[in-house]
Amino acid sequence: MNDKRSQEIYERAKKTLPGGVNSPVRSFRNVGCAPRFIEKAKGDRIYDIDGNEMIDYVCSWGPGILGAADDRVLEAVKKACDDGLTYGAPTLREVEMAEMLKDLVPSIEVSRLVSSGTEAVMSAIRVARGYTKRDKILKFEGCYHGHSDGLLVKAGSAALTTAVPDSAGVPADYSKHTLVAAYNDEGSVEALFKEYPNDIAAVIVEPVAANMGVVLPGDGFLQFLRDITTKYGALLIFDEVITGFRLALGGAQEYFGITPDLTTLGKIIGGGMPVGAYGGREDIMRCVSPDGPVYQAGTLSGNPIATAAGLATLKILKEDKQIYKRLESRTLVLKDAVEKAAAGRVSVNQIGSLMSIFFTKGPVVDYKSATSSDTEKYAEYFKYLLDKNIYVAPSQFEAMFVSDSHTDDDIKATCNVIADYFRDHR
Ligand code: KE4
Repeated sequence: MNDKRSQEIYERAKKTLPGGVNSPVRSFRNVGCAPRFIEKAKGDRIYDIDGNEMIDYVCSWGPGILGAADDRVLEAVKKACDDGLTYGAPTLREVEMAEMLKDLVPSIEVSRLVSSGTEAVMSAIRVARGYTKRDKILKFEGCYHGHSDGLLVKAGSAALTTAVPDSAGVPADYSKHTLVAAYNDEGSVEALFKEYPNDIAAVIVEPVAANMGVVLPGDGFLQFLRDITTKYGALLIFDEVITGFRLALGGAQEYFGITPDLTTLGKIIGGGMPVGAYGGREDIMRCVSPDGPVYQAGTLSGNPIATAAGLATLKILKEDKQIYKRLESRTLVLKDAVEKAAAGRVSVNQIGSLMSIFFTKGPVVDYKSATSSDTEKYAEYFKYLLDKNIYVAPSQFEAMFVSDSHTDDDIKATCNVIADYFRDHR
């Protein structure tokens, strides 16, 4: 395998971009090797600038549910381009998008498009605060909701203290309204609501965590969150930036049968273009400007090209009644192969077409158990696969994504490489 050009471009990139990248995880810092600079992607294949053709399980961190550069999506995008790239004015396609979101995710009665998951979450939190007139937000350790200041936090020293910043540049004041509980730990949530019974505007949760690696909600956990937020007058926000249209057409809320008050979306709804969305109960969303006092805006929100890509993607997902079954069955082949080859040396969490292989005995049910994984071992596994042209997440704490373009042969080839890894690395 040759990555000479990638190495050269990486050295050049570091001169003018932080870490040579536009998003940290792409730097491969977590796995201790130079990143591959990508030239193109098609279906389940991704091609770097040295001509290496790899089977792609990053899928752009989720958007690529159909596979990269789906011809039907490309056609919609190319057609939209002929009418102009942006107008800064309302378009019919944005109305169709909002109606599509409501049709597929009934809890999203009213929604607004933005340009990233971060923007969607930041806006949903502002709406929750504006609607409830409360300041505190409860999040979970290990869940990632984008990089808005109030969410770049980690648990404070004592359980009931407020959070502390988890990034330079975030003033302590910005994190004092953020409370941090432990995922799947109902007691930690109850304790915070008892401590702040009238101050919590919302609980925000990844209904399936995918940013500490994939961690599933324990039986009844999401229902517990639905009940306790209702009891205390707080809103429940499902951050479905990853799970939305990934776990089911109606997302995790359809999969688990739990209705949040607000939902944030991203990734798949843009079909690969920059789109995020937040929405939910009409009475809450009517607080958003210009209907109400909660301000939020965006020059490229609802961009005509991005909505063309998003709508085309959602229409395909809506029309193909078998896609989610296909996605899960392919992912289960991978899961079974890994569990067989690793024989108890790893813990595999999988749901739908999301999966993570934790280099720890497991079970992995929260941040503590996820971070007990051997990240050195993961890096060794990552590099072994990369060398065999299998492109997985360059971090133990991310997910594997399977797309509708992953062929049975490519899944089988991947299983063989993974089996070889565990055979050759005791
Ligand atoms: P973006 O601002 O990156 O579009 O979305 C932020 C976000 C919000 N909520 C959830 C549940 C998310 O997973 C994300 C972003 N996901 C990461 C992957 N773990 C994006 C990859 C990256 O940061 O480069």
